[in-house]
Amino acid sequence: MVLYVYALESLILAHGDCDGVCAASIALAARRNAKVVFTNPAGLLSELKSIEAGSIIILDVALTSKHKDEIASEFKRLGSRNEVVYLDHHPLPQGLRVSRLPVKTLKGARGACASELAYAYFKDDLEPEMSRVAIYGAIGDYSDDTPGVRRMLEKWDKRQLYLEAGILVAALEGVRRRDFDFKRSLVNYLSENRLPSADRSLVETAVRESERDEEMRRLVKSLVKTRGKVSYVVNVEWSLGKAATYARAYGGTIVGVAADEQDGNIDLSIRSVGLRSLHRVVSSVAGALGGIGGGHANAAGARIPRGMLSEFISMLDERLG
Ligand SMILES: [Mn+2]
Repeated sequence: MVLYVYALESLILAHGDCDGVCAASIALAARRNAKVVFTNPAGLLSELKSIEAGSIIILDVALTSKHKDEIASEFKRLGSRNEVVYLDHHPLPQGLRVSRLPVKTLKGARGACASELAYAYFKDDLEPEMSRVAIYGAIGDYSDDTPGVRRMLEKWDKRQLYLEAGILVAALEGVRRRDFDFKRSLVNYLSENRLPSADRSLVETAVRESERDEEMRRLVKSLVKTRGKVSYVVNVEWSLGKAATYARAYGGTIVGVAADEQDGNIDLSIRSVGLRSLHRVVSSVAGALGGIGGGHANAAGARIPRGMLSEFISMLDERLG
């Protein structure tokens, strides 16, 4: 654990997906001296505990119900002396009100992703053309159909931005999830509003990822297993989100799961169609198994102890009713 003691500096804590990277780029454009650290819902609490002082901007990192009380008290500790900005769009754990804590936040229109929120929050300190970085983030999170993003898109030719966002999404999925140096340099690059397509190595990575997608999609098709309403694949070395989506599609079920065994844990992505609160089911099942989980209505993630996958799949199937 690293101690961050940046008396007058800011720390940006962001999720490492396209939305998190774009939101961090926007925040960095507005707060030039900030340090960028990538984290995720399971890691947020320990990051917060390691911070002594300085202002903090948290982007696209969901608050988990398992840690909600401890996170609230960290927000109180840090927010009483420093500026703490919390911008996120994941459903909050029941009983937690960020608006009652000493942190600055912004509630956007329904469906507004973290990049859209970050652009709205830091608008006065940004070049207006940074709006396209917010649009990449929104596309990356399937959140480009909001009033705010539609308004931003009026100033751009959307076909061009879809190419740029596509390169970004594919490149981010083509690198290791924990390649934080790559992600940090990408945040620097995007904070200057430089185009993804202008970086040939980014384009290369994206094109290679598209080729791999085609191969891996077929692999998922051949490996998928089904238990009740849940289809799943294990240790397919590919984007967990995509593997879960295709597990669901080829398994012909409403829910797909992709699992990745890491050291003592299993990282999971879960994708569904037509559900209202997949994140709640996933959070309760993961919690019951000594893990942690959350996300959105039809896209969720979890981390559970190793050896618990079979129980996870069975309990998920049961609780889907
Ligand atoms: Mn997001």
